[in-house]
Amino acid sequence: MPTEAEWEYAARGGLIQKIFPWGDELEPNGEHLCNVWQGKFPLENTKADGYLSTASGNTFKPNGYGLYNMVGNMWEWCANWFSSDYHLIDTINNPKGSSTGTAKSMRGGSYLCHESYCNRYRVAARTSNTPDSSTGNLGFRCVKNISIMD
Ligand SMILES: [Cu+2]
Repeated sequence: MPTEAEWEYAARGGLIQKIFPWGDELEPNGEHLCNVWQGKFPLENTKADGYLSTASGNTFKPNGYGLYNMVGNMWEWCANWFSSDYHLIDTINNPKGSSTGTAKSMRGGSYLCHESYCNRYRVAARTSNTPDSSTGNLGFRCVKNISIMD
């Protein structure tokens, strides 16, 4: 699994200082680009994006790195232990945070996210949960290191 820094780098898709993997507007020109809650949370999901719960992995447009569903759909586990100051206690180059902890970091938000409730379907948003947690809106993304020969 990626570290939080790796996850966020991937989620941003090459964009700088943007709220979402595609820019700053949630639904540019009315187009749905991620799977989040529409309607009145938590009473009614209008499914305007086409989904009440999870969408398949390649739903919506990929970001600038060709990655799908970086925000919304499923929260994604990250490799590091959660701490509010992980970026301060380690190097600024891919900080790994604490070597121990009680909760692992999660990023990206899910189909249950709504602006009125958590607004965590943003590339910068963070949360955590204990490693034994299991919910329908929580998953993971596998990553691997590659060597770039030049
Ligand atoms: Cu949420």
